[in-house]
Amino acid sequence: MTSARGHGVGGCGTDRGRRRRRLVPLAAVALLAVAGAACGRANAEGRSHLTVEVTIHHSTFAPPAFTFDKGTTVTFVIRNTDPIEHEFIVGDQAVQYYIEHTEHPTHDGSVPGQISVPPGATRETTYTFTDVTQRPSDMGFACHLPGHFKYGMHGPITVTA
Ligand SMILES: [Cu+2]
Repeated sequence: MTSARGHGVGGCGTDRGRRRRRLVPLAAVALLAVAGAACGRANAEGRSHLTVEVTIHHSTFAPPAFTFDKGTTVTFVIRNTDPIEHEFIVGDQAVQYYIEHTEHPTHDGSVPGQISVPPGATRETTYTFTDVTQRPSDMGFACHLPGHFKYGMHGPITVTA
């Protein structure tokens, strides 16, 4: 219920979609907005290439969790509405642990799935979920600026076979 399913969704940003959303109750609007945030096409291997919108507000990620099929390429578009910097780091627990416990510069986008997002800015990073780790529940996303992970800036990414 809290996870954005990574399927291609038709009608991204169309008037039809927007109008339809306005007619349903508020709780359903939020759910549709999450589902509608994923737009699909094909990647080089013929798997899905999705674009997913992520919002950071009050040091909280929305949506709070993701599920993608193995092999899916995902372009995360991260919008930071806060007056402080954040970062969006995709990886397994080893990656998250390393970055959490290592002094590191800002993420300039040269590493897939790792990007710093300045205050009020929107940045994107693309990651292909080729390998499922030994434990699929290992995958996640997080912000590792001092204190942010502990505050709760992290969430799971479930990769299905
Ligand atoms: Cu942060």
